[in-house]
Amino acid sequence: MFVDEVKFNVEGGAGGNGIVAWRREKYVPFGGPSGGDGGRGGSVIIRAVANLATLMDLRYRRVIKAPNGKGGGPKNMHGRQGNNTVLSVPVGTQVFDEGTDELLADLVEVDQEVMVAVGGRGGRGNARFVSSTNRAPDFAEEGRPGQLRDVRLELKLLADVGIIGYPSVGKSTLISVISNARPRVAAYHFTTLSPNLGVVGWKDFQSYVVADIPGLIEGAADGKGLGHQFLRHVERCSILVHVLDVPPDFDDGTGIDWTERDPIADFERINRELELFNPELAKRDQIVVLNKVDLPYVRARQEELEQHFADQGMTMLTISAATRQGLGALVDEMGRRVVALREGTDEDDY
Ligand SMILES: Nc1nc2c(ncn2[C@@H]2O[C@H](COP(=O)(O)OP(=O)(O)OP(=O)(O)O)[C@@H](O)[C@H]2O)c(=O)[nH]1
Ligand SMILES: [Mg+2]
Repeated sequence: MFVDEVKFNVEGGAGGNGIVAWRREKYVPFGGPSGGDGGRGGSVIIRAVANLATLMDLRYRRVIKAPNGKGGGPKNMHGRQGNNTVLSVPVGTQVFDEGTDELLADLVEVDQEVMVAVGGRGGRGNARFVSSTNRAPDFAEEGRPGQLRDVRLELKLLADVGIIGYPSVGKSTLISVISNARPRVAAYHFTTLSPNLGVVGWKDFQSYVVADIPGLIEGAADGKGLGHQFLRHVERCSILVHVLDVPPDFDDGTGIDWTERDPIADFERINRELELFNPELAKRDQIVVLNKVDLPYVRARQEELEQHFADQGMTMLTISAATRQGLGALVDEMGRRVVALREGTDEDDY
């Protein structure tokens, strides 16, 4: 199951109490104060790890509390510190304070971590209160409570390329033939219920990550379909591949509702949803891809669509994920743009 948002309460361990104790030694007539300090409570830490893909493991946790520090001992012995509690999350997890909505950390690298609840300080033992006016303090401090906080974790996938488009245009089919991902493919809408990530090996040593973003339809930004849930995963994809198909002019037997579907209108509708969700998204680099060109009624519109996008200053690539036609050119185009962005250069400057 893909879980990309969880909320829970975190609490640092309480510090151990300091104690009141007196030295008792043979031949020492007046044993002085010797109560040790309590240890600090453990802290709660969230750390990004490589081998997790969802926040599922944290789904049913309500309160996560680190262990308390131990009390101080006699003979000035310090109490043990509470161990830190470390929660592992996938890379790409953002950590928010649920109370203030402040972003505490964006964990984008393996081993990056953030302390979300610090453990309480240990109390001081009576040995620490000795002064010139009080040689025998008979009091000690209690440990402090640990920090308490409500946190919210949101996973935003880290992919170079996000594949968007209406249901059943062939996004999952495409990712399955260009990358190592093997998502489910079927002739009904919303086959894919959560984003799939795949790695595309390109030009010997370069590879990049593509994500199949499902469920975008008109109204997605308002919660229709599955889109709202997944739009945030588009946010980190620096390049978007916008897949289009053409409605058949006959009953294709799939049961898919093709009424009101048209590649140009579809393209504009999805872009509007991106814009409604986050205006920045609408400005992002898109590669327009016409899929299913193995079908005659798709081929019939290829030229007209190419012209349409060319008029808008965009290039449309034409592929068939099913027969693998045109995939090399698409993989190259995605790779070139990913590498250009990674190197911080703009292709248009050259
Ligand atoms: N003829 C033909 N059919 C294709 C092609 N690519 C995908 N299909 C078919 O289109 C249907 C939908 O494909 P999917 O890959 O599941 O589509 P999707 O965009 O992932 O759909 P959702 O997950 O529902 O959003 C399936 O029946 C595929 O076999 C293609 O290049 N040619
Ligand atoms: Mg799919």
